[in-house]
Amino acid sequence: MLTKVLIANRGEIALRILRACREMGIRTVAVHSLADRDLKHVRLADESVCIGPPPSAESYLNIPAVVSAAEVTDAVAVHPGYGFLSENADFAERVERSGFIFIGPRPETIRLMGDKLSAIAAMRKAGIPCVPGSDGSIGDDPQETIGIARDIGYPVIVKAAGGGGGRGMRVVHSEAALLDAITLTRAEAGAAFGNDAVYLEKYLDNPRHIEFQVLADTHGNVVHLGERDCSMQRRHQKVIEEAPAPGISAEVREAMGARCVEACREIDYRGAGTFEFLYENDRFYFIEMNTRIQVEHPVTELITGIDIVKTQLGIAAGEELPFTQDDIRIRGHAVECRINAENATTFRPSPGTITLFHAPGGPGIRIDSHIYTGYEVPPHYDSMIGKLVAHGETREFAIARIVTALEEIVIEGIDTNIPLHLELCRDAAFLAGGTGIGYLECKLGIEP
Ligand code: MV4
Repeated sequence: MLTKVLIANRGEIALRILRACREMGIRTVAVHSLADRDLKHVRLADESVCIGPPPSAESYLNIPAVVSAAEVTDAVAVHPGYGFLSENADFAERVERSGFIFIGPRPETIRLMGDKLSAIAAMRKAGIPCVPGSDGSIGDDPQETIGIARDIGYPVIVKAAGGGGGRGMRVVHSEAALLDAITLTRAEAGAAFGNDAVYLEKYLDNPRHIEFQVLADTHGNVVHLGERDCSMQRRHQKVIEEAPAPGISAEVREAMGARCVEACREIDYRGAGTFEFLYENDRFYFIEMNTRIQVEHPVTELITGIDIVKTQLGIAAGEELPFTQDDIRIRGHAVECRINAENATTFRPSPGTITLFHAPGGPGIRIDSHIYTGYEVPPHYDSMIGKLVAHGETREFAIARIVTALEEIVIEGIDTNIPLHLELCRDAAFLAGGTGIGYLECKLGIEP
């Protein structure tokens, strides 16, 4: 097993990784910015290293600072968490070239998936259904481009190969608007990602966002852990996630899961990964693959009983997966509410001191959070301060549990989005299940 892991992240996921390490008897190194001296996992870690000033660019995104911290503490492996450097192929490469284990896929895989065009090409080749589109990047012949868009049929969406997660996209409703949209998206992409390649896809109007979780070891064993529905989102920030996805049958789950497993074998995938799909009219369309642990992994852990972070650590140590696909059973339903330090109606960030925190509890309730009474939420980072997760035998029971916990939780001193969660968990369309990615913004009256 690994002996010492450096946790290259902050907040709830750093604490989640620390807990997995401790359970497995692995020593931990926390790295933190000057604003994060009082993080819970920094206090619990065996060692901690301050890696720079509060801005992420000078601390959590500072590759030499993170690698130096691994060197001075004699860590054997680096867990990147999510966000920050987690999908930075150059970072993974630097970590491995410095003699450490990167807890994630090989750098080439991260690079392949980071370019959305190479990701789609690889997945199409591996038998994963993709959105009808330009099948590669758009060249500079306007007539050819117009022809491609006509073949796809309007509306189309222009996407930057270097984008992803909602960055670098533009919807086009008519031929008259096509070439200007491409020029604009190309210019923005060149400036933002250093890659001005763009492609076209058929624009799906209000699909659901359904993603499959996979785990692959270094011995050729690959499993899927079913799917999650992450359609409840605002401005590309997920708000509520659940597993399994409402209305997906066991047969469809096994068929899609098997295709994801097969694709992992094809590209020799390693570690935890997520296949992101748009889902419309009973069909799945691949859009992106995430090569990291995801915020919403707990809903999958609750319905499968598998600890995804501990499995990541085992895979990184070269162990074989301790289960086969046949061992994996989906039990009940899980729902996760992301708790943000923000106003529930204006969405304005609300950093400051938490003057009182009381955690809810009871059967089927899990809280992944680093907050405590007296903790000061810094203004420099993402506003998510934790996740409330509920498991129940059915979707209705899981929602009843999360509502009970949302009513029980006490967070004073800052604004949170708990009132929004309570409203959503009592919303008729949410209770019915299967709302699309446009539902929340429509309900809130936001222009798309
Ligand atoms: C789309 C789409 C509709 N049609 N592609 C946004 C994030 C990135 N992962 C892909 N995204 C989208 N791609 C086609 N062809 C709509 C979105 C989209 C979206 C997707 C998933 C979750 C939330 C979303 C919110 C707005 C738009």
